[in-house]
Amino acid sequence: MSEEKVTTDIITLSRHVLDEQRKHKEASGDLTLLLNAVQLGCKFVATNVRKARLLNLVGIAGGAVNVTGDEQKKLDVISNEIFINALRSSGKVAVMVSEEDEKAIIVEDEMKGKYCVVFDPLDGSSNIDAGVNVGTIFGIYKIKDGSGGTISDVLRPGREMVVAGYCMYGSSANMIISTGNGVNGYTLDNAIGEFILTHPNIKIPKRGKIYSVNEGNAKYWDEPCTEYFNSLKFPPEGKNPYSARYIGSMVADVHRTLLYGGIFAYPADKKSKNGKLRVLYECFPMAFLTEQAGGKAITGRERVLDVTPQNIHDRCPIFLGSEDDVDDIETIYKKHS
Ligand code: AHM
Ligand code: MG
Repeated sequence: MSEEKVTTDIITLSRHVLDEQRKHKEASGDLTLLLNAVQLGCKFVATNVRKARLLNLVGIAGGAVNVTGDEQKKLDVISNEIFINALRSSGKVAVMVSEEDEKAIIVEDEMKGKYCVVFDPLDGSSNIDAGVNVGTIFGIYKIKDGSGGTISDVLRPGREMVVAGYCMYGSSANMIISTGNGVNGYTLDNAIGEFILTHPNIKIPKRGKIYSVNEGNAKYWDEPCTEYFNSLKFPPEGKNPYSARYIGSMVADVHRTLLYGGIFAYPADKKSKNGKLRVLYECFPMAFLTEQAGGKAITGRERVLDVTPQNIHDRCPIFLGSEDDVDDIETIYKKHS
């Protein structure tokens, strides 16, 4: 009788992070516990994204408007609350910054921990009604030595983050995380409710064949940007043009870029002087992951992870992806400076 081989040594996200911590630093388990709270939030959001239409969760929540002026959908509100509650109750967090809250949330002393979490609980939510992939993006800092946890603990360059990641809610929920030693991907096994290691050590190809940008803004681009994207579409004789792919949901566009290579961009333009994407909880985590996967992320003129935000909801332009592709746009910006 043939016996089906069953894997009995499953590598879950918690186990993997704990193993990594043991290898590289002293492992107090604090980060693992904090990431458990993040995982809980992601599992809850994954379930609700899937049920959204069924439960009629999609819709405007009491006319609420978020800090950047977008209409807040019910699912955004719910996802935000889930994360705030899970993170606060972990006892490991001192400061939280969410896209949905104008002010940073300082955790009360009794529950205060050593970490700061910056997050966008449901990025790309304008796509939900069309069933397009959405995601949660997050970054984690450790509070500075001697700090009790203030806003200055998060107004720091992205290179000081200790963890960055996102969870993409699609046909399955995929968690992509870096604790500073490469990038790993985990897929949620709904039956056992655990994220299982499915994409170890993700490396972005050195050069890609895809560009991803909202071409509808081309009219407002600066010269380097126009020159660069034209060079991809009208390459010299003998070279193939790049393919265009733009979902309009950062998590999905970055996910594809990490796996297939190429470039994802949200540049500055004449209408949006700093682009659209938020430094702390959109650009930093994605730049961190891209670099950890062997790629690059720049604003055009500097490394994204070297930006120091002045305010928690600051924006910055971003070009991220395969090293060679990002080098090309960087060269064009240098030529024009
Ligand atoms: P959101 O935080 O309001 O959901 O907006 C962020 C989203 C990103 O996911 C995506 O990359 C970008 O907005 C798309 O913007 P645009 O529609 O201008 O191309
Ligand atoms: Mg967002």
